[in-house]
Amino acid sequence: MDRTVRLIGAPMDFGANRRGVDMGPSAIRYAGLGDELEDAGVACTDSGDLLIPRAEERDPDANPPSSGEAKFLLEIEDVCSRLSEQVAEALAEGTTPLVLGGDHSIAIGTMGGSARDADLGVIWFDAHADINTPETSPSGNVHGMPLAAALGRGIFEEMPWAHAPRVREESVAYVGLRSIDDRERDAIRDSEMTAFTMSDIDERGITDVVEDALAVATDETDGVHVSLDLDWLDPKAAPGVGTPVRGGVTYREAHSALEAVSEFDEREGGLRSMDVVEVNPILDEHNETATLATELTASAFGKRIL
Ligand code: NNH
Ligand code: MN
Ligand code: MN
Ligand code: MN
Repeated sequence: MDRTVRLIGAPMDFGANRRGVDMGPSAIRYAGLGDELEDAGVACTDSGDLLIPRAEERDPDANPPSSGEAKFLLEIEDVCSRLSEQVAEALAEGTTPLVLGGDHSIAIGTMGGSARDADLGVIWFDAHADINTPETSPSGNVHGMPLAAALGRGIFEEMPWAHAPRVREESVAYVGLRSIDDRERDAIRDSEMTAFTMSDIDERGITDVVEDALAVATDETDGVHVSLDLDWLDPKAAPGVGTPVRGGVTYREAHSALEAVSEFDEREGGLRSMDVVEVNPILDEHNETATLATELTASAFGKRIL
């Protein structure tokens, strides 16, 4: 396949509850992402990193009064707006944007850019549902809100930089949920989204579940965004994340899931954009989590054992 992947680094940690994920892009590049992708048979260009202001110089609560509890929302708006331009540009040039986080709030920018000229399906590989709004969030951390933002839920409806109208609930599929806040549970139940939890994976196996998730995300859409939060994996496989949750997918399950994404893409096309988020090098062991992020990304873009 002649695909060119365009790396865009988003070293931002404004949305997370602890520092360190701003070093994710360096750690992932250092783990050899460019070479891994070339081994997978895709060309790779690197746009470098977005410039991100230092958190110490900012006031987390300097938000417009209407934005409720959402820390650093002004900074996140600025970064995500710039990111969304770069993502849209990458697509317009015929390349596939691959955004390296950073905390998961950067996905607001990736989805915004990717959905600008397309109806976008979304697959969310995560322990968490990330469907809080400033009104429902127990923490005020925006990394728990990116899907709500893209879908324009709650107060995000009035924020054009966050709301991506061409992402519809019906085209969103979660894979691997196991840590959901009470109000998120209600939001999911009352929505048209499809949610596969860890129990679904236990019962049905990862490949079947991912096939179903792909069917949801490709139904009446022009392309799929894959959002990979490394805390999706079990902390034994991915220790370098800020919010580890026991009982996640194994190393092998994760690979089969992303291989299934790429097999589907080879058959039917449609992998439009991806982000890889929440790698925290400070908490990692010997860059293991960044290396895993690199390997999983290569699997998504076609790397095979044989
Ligand atoms: N649901 C919690 C919150 O809103 C935790 C979100 N944390 C994540 N999401 N790492 O992927 O704060
Ligand atoms: Mn997440
Ligand atoms: Mn998560
Ligand atoms: Mn909407």
